[in-house]
Amino acid sequence: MIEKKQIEKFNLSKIARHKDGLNYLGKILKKNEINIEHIINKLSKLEIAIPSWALGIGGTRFGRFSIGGQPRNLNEKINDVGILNTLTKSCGLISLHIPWDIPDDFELINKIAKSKGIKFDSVNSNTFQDQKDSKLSYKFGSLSHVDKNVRDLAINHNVEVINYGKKIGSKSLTIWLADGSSYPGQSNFRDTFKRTLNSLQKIYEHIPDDWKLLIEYKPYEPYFYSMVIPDWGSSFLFTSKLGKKAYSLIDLGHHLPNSNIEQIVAILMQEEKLGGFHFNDSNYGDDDLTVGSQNPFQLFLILCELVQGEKDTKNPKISWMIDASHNLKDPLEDLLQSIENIKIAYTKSLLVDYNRLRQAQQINDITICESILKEAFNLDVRPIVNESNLRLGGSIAPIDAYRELEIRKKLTKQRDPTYTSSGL
Ligand SMILES: [Mn+2]
Repeated sequence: MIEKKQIEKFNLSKIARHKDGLNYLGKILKKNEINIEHIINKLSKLEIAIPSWALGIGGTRFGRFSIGGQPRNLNEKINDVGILNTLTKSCGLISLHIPWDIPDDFELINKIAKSKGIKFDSVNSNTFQDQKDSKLSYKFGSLSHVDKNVRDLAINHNVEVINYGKKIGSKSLTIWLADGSSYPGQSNFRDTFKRTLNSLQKIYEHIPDDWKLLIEYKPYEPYFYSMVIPDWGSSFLFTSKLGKKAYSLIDLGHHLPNSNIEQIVAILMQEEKLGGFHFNDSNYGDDDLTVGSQNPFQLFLILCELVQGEKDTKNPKISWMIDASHNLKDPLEDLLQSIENIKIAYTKSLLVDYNRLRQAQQINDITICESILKEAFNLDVRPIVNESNLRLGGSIAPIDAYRELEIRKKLTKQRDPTYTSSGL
Protein backbone atom coordinates (compact mmCIF):
# COMPACT_ATOMS: atom_id res chain seq x y z
CA MET A 1 0.00 0.00 0.00
CA ILE A 2 2.91 2.35 0.64
CA GLU A 3 5.79 2.40 -1.80
CA LYS A 4 9.35 3.11 -0.77
CA LYS A 5 9.65 6.06 -3.09
CA GLN A 6 6.52 7.66 -1.61
CA ILE A 7 8.17 7.64 1.81
CA GLU A 8 11.42 8.95 0.37
CA LYS A 9 9.58 11.81 -1.34
CA PHE A 10 7.73 12.64 1.86
CA ASN A 11 10.93 12.56 3.93
CA LEU A 12 12.67 14.84 1.46
CA SER A 13 10.01 17.50 2.01
CA LYS A 14 10.76 17.51 5.75
CA ILE A 15 14.49 16.90 5.79
CA ALA A 16 15.85 20.46 6.05
CA ARG A 17 13.90 21.33 9.17
CA HIS A 18 14.66 17.95 10.68
CA LYS A 19 18.42 18.35 10.23
CA ASP A 20 18.33 21.79 11.88
CA GLY A 21 16.60 20.31 14.92
CA LEU A 22 18.99 17.37 15.06
CA ASN A 23 22.07 19.61 14.89
CA TYR A 24 20.77 21.79 17.68
CA LEU A 25 19.99 18.81 19.90
CA GLY A 26 23.35 17.22 19.03
CA LYS A 27 25.13 20.32 20.37
CA ILE A 28 23.24 20.19 23.67
CA LEU A 29 23.95 16.49 24.12
CA LYS A 30 27.62 16.94 23.26
CA LYS A 31 27.93 19.48 26.07
CA ASN A 32 26.53 16.82 28.39
CA GLU A 33 28.95 14.23 26.96
CA ILE A 34 26.17 12.09 25.54
CA ASN A 35 26.85 10.17 22.35
CA ILE A 36 23.84 10.74 20.10
CA GLU A 37 24.81 7.78 17.86
CA HIS A 38 24.55 5.43 20.82
CA ILE A 39 21.00 6.64 21.53
CA ILE A 40 19.93 6.34 17.87
CA ASN A 41 21.38 2.85 17.79
CA LYS A 42 19.46 1.80 20.91
CA LEU A 43 16.23 3.21 19.47
CA SER A 44 16.68 1.34 16.22
CA LYS A 45 16.56 -1.98 18.10
CA LEU A 46 13.16 -1.27 19.61
CA GLU A 47 10.45 -3.81 18.77
CA ILE A 48 6.88 -3.08 19.78
CA ALA A 49 4.14 -5.65 19.20
CA ILE A 50 0.72 -4.59 17.96
CA PRO A 51 -2.31 -6.49 19.26
CA SER A 52 -4.70 -7.78 16.62
CA TRP A 53 -7.64 -6.36 18.60
CA ALA A 54 -6.42 -2.76 18.48
CA LEU A 55 -6.55 -2.32 14.71
CA GLY A 56 -10.27 -1.75 14.49
CA ILE A 57 -12.35 0.80 16.31
CA GLY A 58 -13.17 -0.05 19.92
CA GLY A 59 -16.18 0.90 21.95
CA THR A 60 -17.55 1.34 25.42
CA ARG A 61 -20.48 -0.55 26.90
CA PHE A 62 -22.60 2.40 25.79
CA GLY A 63 -21.78 2.58 22.15
CA ARG A 64 -19.42 2.26 19.26
CA PHE A 65 -18.73 4.83 16.56
CA SER A 66 -17.53 3.24 13.38
CA ILE A 67 -14.82 4.21 10.93
CA GLY A 68 -14.30 3.03 7.34
CA GLY A 69 -11.66 0.54 6.26
CA GLN A 70 -11.44 -1.57 9.39
CA PRO A 71 -9.71 -4.94 9.00
CA ARG A 72 -12.24 -7.76 8.64
CA ASN A 73 -9.96 -10.76 8.99
CA LEU A 74 -6.51 -11.81 10.09
CA ASN A 75 -5.04 -11.20 6.68
CA GLU A 76 -6.19 -7.56 6.75
CA LYS A 77 -5.00 -7.14 10.34
CA ILE A 78 -1.52 -8.29 9.29
CA ASN A 79 -1.73 -5.86 6.39
CA ASP A 80 -2.47 -2.97 8.79
CA VAL A 81 0.45 -3.86 11.04
CA GLY A 82 2.52 -3.87 7.86
CA ILE A 83 1.43 -0.27 7.21
CA LEU A 84 2.42 0.78 10.73
CA ASN A 85 5.76 -0.97 10.39
CA THR A 86 6.50 0.56 6.99
CA LEU A 87 6.08 4.00 8.54
CA THR A 88 7.82 3.42 11.89
CA LYS A 89 10.10 0.39 11.31
CA SER A 90 9.66 -0.64 14.92
CA CYS A 91 6.49 -2.70 15.07
CA GLY A 92 7.04 -5.77 12.93
CA LEU A 93 5.19 -7.96 15.45
CA ILE A 94 1.53 -8.86 15.81
CA SER A 95 0.01 -10.47 18.88
CA LEU A 96 -2.96 -12.74 18.26
CA HIS A 97 -6.00 -13.36 20.37
CA ILE A 98 -7.42 -16.86 20.30
CA PRO A 99 -10.15 -17.75 19.34
CA TRP A 100 -10.74 -14.41 17.57
CA ASP A 101 -7.78 -14.84 15.22
CA ILE A 102 -7.44 -18.56 14.49
CA PRO A 103 -5.92 -18.82 11.01
CA ASP A 104 -7.87 -20.97 8.52
CA ASP A 105 -4.63 -21.91 6.80
CA PHE A 106 -1.45 -21.70 8.87
CA GLU A 107 0.91 -22.15 5.95
CA LEU A 108 -0.78 -19.35 4.02
CA ILE A 109 -0.93 -16.94 6.96
CA ASN A 110 2.78 -17.53 7.70
CA LYS A 111 3.51 -16.78 4.05
CA ILE A 112 1.44 -13.57 4.09
CA ALA A 113 3.07 -12.37 7.30
CA LYS A 114 6.55 -13.13 5.98
CA SER A 115 5.89 -11.25 2.74
CA LYS A 116 5.03 -8.16 4.79
CA GLY A 117 7.95 -8.58 7.19
CA ILE A 118 5.68 -9.32 10.15
CA LYS A 119 6.33 -11.91 12.87
CA PHE A 120 3.93 -13.32 15.43
CA ASP A 121 4.40 -12.23 19.00
CA SER A 122 2.73 -13.62 22.12
CA VAL A 123 -0.51 -15.58 21.74
CA ASN A 124 -3.33 -14.60 24.09
CA SER A 125 -5.90 -17.01 25.48
CA ASN A 126 -9.48 -16.09 26.25
CA THR A 127 -11.53 -17.58 29.05
CA PHE A 128 -13.51 -14.44 29.80
CA GLN A 129 -16.35 -15.26 27.45
CA ASP A 130 -18.11 -18.49 26.51
CA GLN A 131 -17.22 -19.97 23.17
CA LYS A 132 -19.86 -20.82 20.61
CA ASP A 133 -21.63 -24.11 21.29
CA SER A 134 -19.82 -24.67 24.59
CA LYS A 135 -21.91 -26.73 27.02
CA LEU A 136 -19.96 -25.39 30.00
CA SER A 137 -19.80 -21.75 31.05
CA TYR A 138 -17.12 -19.41 32.38
CA LYS A 139 -19.76 -17.28 34.07
CA PHE A 140 -18.38 -18.18 37.50
CA GLY A 141 -14.74 -18.52 36.54
CA SER A 142 -12.42 -20.58 34.37
CA LEU A 143 -9.04 -21.70 35.75
CA SER A 144 -10.35 -21.08 39.28
CA HIS A 145 -13.85 -22.55 38.81
CA VAL A 146 -15.27 -24.82 41.51
CA ASP A 147 -16.20 -27.39 38.83
CA LYS A 148 -13.25 -29.45 37.57
CA ASN A 149 -14.89 -29.86 34.17
CA VAL A 150 -14.88 -26.09 33.61
CA ARG A 151 -11.29 -25.83 34.82
CA ASP A 152 -10.29 -28.58 32.39
CA LEU A 153 -12.04 -26.78 29.55
CA ALA A 154 -10.06 -23.63 30.33
CA ILE A 155 -6.78 -25.55 30.69
CA ASN A 156 -7.34 -27.33 27.37
CA HIS A 157 -8.11 -24.03 25.69
CA ASN A 158 -4.76 -22.62 26.86
CA VAL A 159 -2.93 -25.74 25.64
CA GLU A 160 -4.68 -25.35 22.30
CA VAL A 161 -3.50 -21.70 22.14
CA ILE A 162 0.08 -22.85 22.78
CA ASN A 163 -0.25 -25.31 19.90
CA TYR A 164 -1.53 -22.60 17.57
CA GLY A 165 1.34 -20.40 18.70
CA LYS A 166 3.89 -23.08 17.84
CA LYS A 167 2.57 -23.18 14.27
CA ILE A 168 3.14 -19.45 13.73
CA GLY A 169 6.45 -19.09 15.56
CA SER A 170 5.23 -17.42 18.75
CA LYS A 171 7.43 -17.68 21.79
CA SER A 172 5.03 -16.87 24.61
CA LEU A 173 1.53 -17.37 25.96
CA THR A 174 -0.10 -14.43 27.74
CA ILE A 175 -2.81 -15.15 30.26
CA TRP A 176 -5.02 -12.43 31.59
CA LEU A 177 -7.27 -14.31 33.98
CA ALA A 178 -10.63 -12.56 34.27
CA ASP A 179 -11.76 -14.77 37.17
CA GLY A 180 -13.06 -13.14 40.32
CA SER A 181 -16.12 -12.40 42.41
CA SER A 182 -18.48 -9.48 42.75
CA TYR A 183 -19.92 -10.11 46.21
CA PRO A 184 -18.44 -10.70 49.65
CA GLY A 185 -18.60 -14.38 50.52
CA GLN A 186 -19.03 -15.44 46.89
CA SER A 187 -15.71 -17.27 46.79
CA ASN A 188 -13.25 -18.80 49.21
CA PHE A 189 -10.02 -16.87 48.59
CA ARG A 190 -7.61 -19.66 49.60
CA ASP A 191 -9.38 -22.43 47.73
CA THR A 192 -9.67 -20.23 44.65
CA PHE A 193 -5.95 -19.50 44.77
CA LYS A 194 -5.08 -23.19 45.12
CA ARG A 195 -7.35 -24.23 42.24
CA THR A 196 -5.87 -21.50 40.02
CA LEU A 197 -2.31 -22.51 40.84
CA ASN A 198 -3.14 -26.10 40.04
CA SER A 199 -4.67 -25.15 36.67
CA LEU A 200 -1.71 -22.90 35.82
CA GLN A 201 0.70 -25.72 36.68
CA LYS A 202 -1.06 -27.98 34.17
CA ILE A 203 -0.75 -25.28 31.47
CA TYR A 204 2.89 -24.64 32.43
CA GLU A 205 3.77 -28.27 31.66
CA HIS A 206 2.91 -27.55 28.02
CA ILE A 207 5.05 -24.40 27.73
CA PRO A 208 8.02 -25.24 25.46
CA ASP A 209 11.49 -24.68 26.90
CA ASP A 210 12.19 -21.66 24.70
CA TRP A 211 8.83 -20.05 25.55
CA LYS A 212 7.60 -17.78 28.33
CA LEU A 213 4.33 -17.90 30.20
CA LEU A 214 3.30 -14.30 30.90
CA ILE A 215 0.78 -13.68 33.65
CA GLU A 216 -1.10 -10.38 33.72
CA TYR A 217 -2.87 -8.94 36.77
CA LYS A 218 -5.74 -6.51 37.20
CA PRO A 219 -7.40 -5.14 40.37
CA TYR A 220 -11.01 -5.12 39.20
CA GLU A 221 -13.23 -5.69 36.16
CA PRO A 222 -15.03 -7.73 35.02
CA TYR A 223 -15.61 -8.45 38.73
CA PHE A 224 -15.87 -5.79 41.38
CA TYR A 225 -15.24 -7.39 44.76
CA SER A 226 -12.20 -9.59 44.20
CA MET A 227 -10.03 -10.73 41.33
CA VAL A 228 -8.05 -13.98 41.50
CA ILE A 229 -4.88 -12.20 40.29
CA PRO A 230 -5.48 -8.60 41.37
CA ASP A 231 -1.97 -7.19 41.68
CA TRP A 232 1.72 -7.65 40.93
CA GLY A 233 2.24 -9.44 44.25
CA SER A 234 -0.17 -12.23 43.37
CA SER A 235 1.14 -12.45 39.82
CA PHE A 236 4.67 -12.70 41.25
CA LEU A 237 3.53 -15.39 43.67
CA PHE A 238 2.06 -17.49 40.86
CA THR A 239 5.02 -17.01 38.50
CA SER A 240 7.48 -17.81 41.31
CA LYS A 241 5.65 -21.01 42.20
CA LEU A 242 5.35 -22.06 38.56
CA GLY A 243 9.03 -21.90 37.63
CA LYS A 244 11.66 -20.39 35.38
CA LYS A 245 9.52 -20.04 32.26
CA ALA A 246 6.83 -17.99 34.05
CA TYR A 247 6.98 -14.18 34.24
CA SER A 248 4.74 -11.35 35.33
CA LEU A 249 3.32 -8.95 32.77
CA ILE A 250 2.54 -5.34 33.61
CA ASP A 251 -0.41 -3.75 31.83
CA LEU A 252 -0.08 -0.06 32.68
CA GLY A 253 -3.87 0.33 32.93
CA HIS A 254 -4.28 -2.54 35.38
CA HIS A 255 -3.58 -0.59 38.54
CA LEU A 256 -5.62 1.47 40.93
CA PRO A 257 -5.21 5.24 40.37
CA ASN A 258 -1.87 6.71 41.49
CA SER A 259 -0.13 3.35 41.84
CA ASN A 260 3.64 3.65 41.62
CA ILE A 261 4.16 1.43 38.57
CA GLU A 262 7.84 2.31 38.18
CA GLN A 263 8.54 0.83 41.60
CA ILE A 264 6.81 -2.41 40.55
CA VAL A 265 9.02 -2.50 37.43
CA ALA A 266 12.15 -2.09 39.56
CA ILE A 267 11.30 -4.86 42.03
CA LEU A 268 10.07 -7.37 39.46
CA MET A 269 13.26 -6.85 37.44
CA GLN A 270 15.39 -7.26 40.53
CA GLU A 271 13.67 -10.61 41.10
CA GLU A 272 14.19 -11.46 37.38
CA LYS A 273 10.46 -11.95 36.92
CA LEU A 274 9.35 -9.15 34.61
CA GLY A 275 8.38 -10.65 31.25
CA GLY A 276 6.50 -7.95 29.42
CA PHE A 277 4.59 -4.70 29.21
CA HIS A 278 1.19 -3.85 27.86
CA PHE A 279 1.45 -0.14 27.13
CA ASN A 280 -1.54 2.22 27.29
CA ASP A 281 -2.53 5.24 29.36
CA SER A 282 -5.34 5.98 31.77
CA ASN A 283 -6.77 8.35 34.33
CA TYR A 284 -9.22 6.23 36.26
CA GLY A 285 -9.06 2.54 35.44
CA ASP A 286 -8.38 0.40 32.41
CA ASP A 287 -9.04 3.38 30.13
CA ASP A 288 -6.83 1.98 27.33
CA LEU A 289 -5.98 5.43 25.98
CA THR A 290 -3.10 6.36 23.66
CA VAL A 291 0.25 5.54 25.31
CA GLY A 292 1.77 8.67 26.85
CA SER A 293 -1.31 10.79 26.21
CA GLN A 294 -2.29 11.39 29.84
CA ASN A 295 0.83 11.03 31.89
CA PRO A 296 4.02 11.10 29.81
CA PHE A 297 6.13 11.72 32.91
CA GLN A 298 5.05 8.44 34.46
CA LEU A 299 5.82 6.62 31.20
CA PHE A 300 9.29 8.19 31.30
CA LEU A 301 9.83 7.10 34.93
CA ILE A 302 8.73 3.55 34.10
CA LEU A 303 11.21 3.39 31.24
CA CYS A 304 13.95 4.87 33.47
CA GLU A 305 13.52 1.85 35.77
CA LEU A 306 13.58 -0.45 32.77
CA VAL A 307 16.81 1.09 31.44
CA GLN A 308 18.46 0.81 34.87
CA GLY A 309 17.11 -2.71 35.38
CA GLU A 310 18.56 -3.80 32.03
CA LYS A 311 21.96 -2.66 33.22
CA ASP A 312 21.85 -3.71 36.86
CA THR A 313 19.80 -6.94 36.93
CA LYS A 314 19.75 -10.30 35.18
CA ASN A 315 16.10 -9.92 34.15
CA PRO A 316 15.74 -11.34 30.61
CA LYS A 317 14.70 -9.23 27.63
CA ILE A 318 11.23 -7.79 28.10
CA SER A 319 8.46 -7.94 25.47
CA TRP A 320 6.88 -4.61 24.62
CA MET A 321 3.32 -4.58 23.43
CA ILE A 322 0.64 -1.95 23.06
CA ASP A 323 -2.70 -2.97 24.56
CA ALA A 324 -5.15 -0.17 23.96
CA SER A 325 -8.58 0.52 22.58
CA HIS A 326 -9.33 3.28 20.12
CA ASN A 327 -12.82 4.64 20.44
CA LEU A 328 -12.40 8.17 19.14
CA LYS A 329 -9.26 8.35 17.02
CA ASP A 330 -8.47 6.50 13.82
CA PRO A 331 -6.97 3.29 15.30
CA LEU A 332 -3.91 3.41 13.06
CA GLU A 333 -3.19 7.04 13.92
CA ASP A 334 -3.66 6.19 17.58
CA LEU A 335 -1.12 3.36 17.29
CA LEU A 336 1.35 5.58 15.40
CA GLN A 337 1.03 8.18 18.13
CA SER A 338 1.50 5.51 20.82
CA ILE A 339 4.66 4.24 19.11
CA GLU A 340 5.99 7.79 18.82
CA ASN A 341 5.27 8.51 22.48
CA ILE A 342 6.98 5.29 23.59
CA LYS A 343 10.04 6.20 21.51
CA ILE A 344 10.14 9.72 22.92
CA ALA A 345 9.90 8.49 26.52
CA TYR A 346 12.46 5.75 25.88
CA THR A 347 14.90 8.23 24.31
CA LYS A 348 14.57 10.53 27.32
CA SER A 349 15.12 7.63 29.71
CA LEU A 350 18.35 6.81 27.85
CA LEU A 351 19.59 10.38 28.36
CA VAL A 352 19.43 10.31 32.16
CA ASP A 353 22.80 10.45 33.90
CA TYR A 354 22.25 7.47 36.21
CA ASN A 355 25.73 7.61 37.73
CA ARG A 356 25.17 11.17 38.84
CA LEU A 357 21.72 10.20 40.10
CA ARG A 358 23.21 7.42 42.25
CA GLN A 359 25.77 9.81 43.68
CA ALA A 360 23.10 12.36 44.54
CA GLN A 361 21.00 9.61 46.15
CA GLN A 362 23.95 8.57 48.30
CA ILE A 363 24.19 12.04 49.84
CA ASN A 364 20.42 12.56 49.98
CA ASP A 365 20.54 15.56 47.68
CA ILE A 366 16.93 15.20 46.61
CA THR A 367 16.84 18.54 44.78
CA ILE A 368 19.57 17.36 42.43
CA CYS A 369 17.98 13.91 42.11
CA GLU A 370 14.80 15.47 40.77
CA SER A 371 16.73 17.90 38.55
CA ILE A 372 18.69 15.06 36.93
CA LEU A 373 15.47 13.35 35.87
CA LYS A 374 13.83 16.60 34.74
CA GLU A 375 16.89 17.59 32.71
CA ALA A 376 16.32 14.58 30.48
CA PHE A 377 12.54 14.74 30.57
CA ASN A 378 12.34 18.38 29.55
CA LEU A 379 14.46 17.97 26.42
CA ASP A 380 12.65 17.86 23.10
CA VAL A 381 14.08 14.63 21.71
CA ARG A 382 11.84 14.27 18.67
CA PRO A 383 14.73 14.88 16.24
CA ILE A 384 16.46 11.75 17.59
CA VAL A 385 13.30 9.69 17.17
CA ASN A 386 12.79 11.00 13.65
CA GLU A 387 16.43 10.42 12.74
CA SER A 388 16.13 6.84 13.89
CA ASN A 389 12.98 6.37 11.76
CA LEU A 390 14.76 7.92 8.80
CA ARG A 391 17.84 5.71 9.03
CA LEU A 392 15.71 2.59 9.28
CA GLY A 393 13.91 3.54 6.08
CA GLY A 394 10.72 4.63 7.78
CA SER A 395 8.99 7.98 7.76
CA ILE A 396 10.43 11.10 9.34
CA ALA A 397 6.94 11.97 10.63
CA PRO A 398 4.74 8.84 10.52
CA ILE A 399 1.36 10.43 11.28
CA ASP A 400 1.87 13.24 8.75
CA ALA A 401 2.90 10.69 6.13
CA TYR A 402 -0.12 8.50 6.94
CA ARG A 403 -2.38 11.49 6.34
CA GLU A 404 -0.60 12.79 3.29
CA LEU A 405 -0.70 9.36 1.64
CA GLU A 406 -4.43 9.12 2.48
CA ILE A 407 -4.11 5.60 3.87
CA ARG A 408 -7.49 5.57 5.65
CA LYS A 409 -9.25 6.70 2.50
CA LYS A 410 -7.59 3.93 0.51
CA LEU A 411 -8.45 1.29 3.11
CA THR A 412 -12.07 2.45 3.16
CA LYS A 413 -12.24 2.13 -0.60
CA GLN A 414 -10.76 -1.38 -0.52
CA ARG A 415 -12.85 -2.72 2.36
CA ASP A 416 -16.56 -2.92 3.06
CA PRO A 417 -17.51 0.53 4.46
CA THR A 418 -20.46 -0.88 6.41
CA TYR A 419 -18.32 -3.28 8.43
CA THR A 420 -18.70 -2.02 11.96
CA SER A 421 -16.61 -3.86 14.46
CA SER A 422 -13.23 -5.42 14.92
CA GLY A 423 -11.81 -3.60 17.92
CA LEU A 424 -12.16 -4.29 21.61
MN1 LIG B 1 -3.40 -6.18 28.74
